[in-house]
Amino acid sequence: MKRTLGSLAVLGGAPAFDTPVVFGRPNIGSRKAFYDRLDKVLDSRWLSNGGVLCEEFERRVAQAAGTPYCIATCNATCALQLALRARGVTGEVIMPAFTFAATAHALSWIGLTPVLCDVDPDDGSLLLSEAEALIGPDTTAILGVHIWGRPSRLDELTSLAQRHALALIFDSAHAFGCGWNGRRIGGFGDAEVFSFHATKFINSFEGGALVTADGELARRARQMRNFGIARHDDVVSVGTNAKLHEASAAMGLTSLDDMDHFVRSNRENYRRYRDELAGTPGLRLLEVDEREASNYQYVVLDVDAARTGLDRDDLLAVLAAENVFARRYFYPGCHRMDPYRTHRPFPGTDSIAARVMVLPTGECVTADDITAVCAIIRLAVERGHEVTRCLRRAA
Ligand code: T4K
Repeated sequence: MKRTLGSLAVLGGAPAFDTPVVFGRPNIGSRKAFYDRLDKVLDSRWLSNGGVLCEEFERRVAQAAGTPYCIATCNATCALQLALRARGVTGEVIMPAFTFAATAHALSWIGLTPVLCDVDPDDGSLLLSEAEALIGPDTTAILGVHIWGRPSRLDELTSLAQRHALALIFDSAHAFGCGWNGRRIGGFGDAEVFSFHATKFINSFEGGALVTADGELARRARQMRNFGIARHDDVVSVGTNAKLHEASAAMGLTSLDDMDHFVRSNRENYRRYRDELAGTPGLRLLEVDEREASNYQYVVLDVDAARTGLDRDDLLAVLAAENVFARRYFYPGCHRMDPYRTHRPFPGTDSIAARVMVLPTGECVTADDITAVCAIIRLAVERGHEVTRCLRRAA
């Protein structure tokens, strides 16, 4: 366990880990179950286009999300586009600036205009008063984001959308398995979209899903997912190819088999980080409301540089030197990305994007890893001013 300043790798000590401790290492369920499923796929010679495993995956995702309809896709970005098109969204769409680029790209790629809205600097949720002020004559929808799986302000967003007769879609890429007020994320707004990318706690290598209670929206999205084909040779709408193939569905199902285990291990990791870092001045772990369902997939650390003397980026560098790779999701905010740059001020997004980092978790990260990572964080932060001075001198 590191206890002295000189032991920090960034200041010349030996790295704490030989093998990198990384955010985003995929959970892998039972290899046997996966290979058995793959064998069946190969034996059947049915590899894509609504295969039996894709259909089973859709049933199980819908069941877990508590929604009647699920359309599995090749990724969440395409699922967002299907949801928007199937709902008939046009013109401008209000979305938070503090999110992954995919939220904005999903809109722009299909000719919609993302209108970026600032967020609460404490938790990254959309600022509702600003969202309302941004509604203009061309606004047809709000695209909410349950950032890090934390439910957005669902009551307020729902009533805002209703008051202005706007569509409401949720980018729930991070929120599969999460809940709000005892209800599963998935059943809010017109449609919600999950990601099953490799870095998510349930993965299908790449993959996503649109879930909805709206049967007509589901029917249209399902058709658009497969080139707008209604029946053989009968193309009835502009479509795309957003299908989930059977190998991905096999992985997704195998992940779902172990969902409880993944949630448990994420929860244990979250609690260990929370307990190890509790009381360290200038650090705040974003709390998960444990009365609600959560996947505990993102363990988010907020670094108050004014109190620690060490800013978030220097702490990331300290960790990287130890072979610990945390991520500054979702820096710098869409408003600072070239395609979406705007001159309006985004003080909330700038503040949170400069302070937070997402810590390594998942089944590859052990309790001992977390104890060692937290010892490094505590040491670096408690001697923050000295670490910063040394880093500046060395630069
Ligand atoms: N909306 C939101 C709010 C999102 O966050 C995302 C995606 C989407 C929509 C769109 O969902 P998809 O269309 O992807 O289904 C990663 C993921 O690619 C992306 O899915 C995810 N969000 C985003 C937050 O993270 P990068 O560019 O940061 O990934 P990368 O390659 O830097 O990997 C992240 C970490 O995971 C690294 O530490 C390495 C590790 N890793 C990654 C992969 C792929 C592994 O250890 N093994 C792996 O196989 O985007």
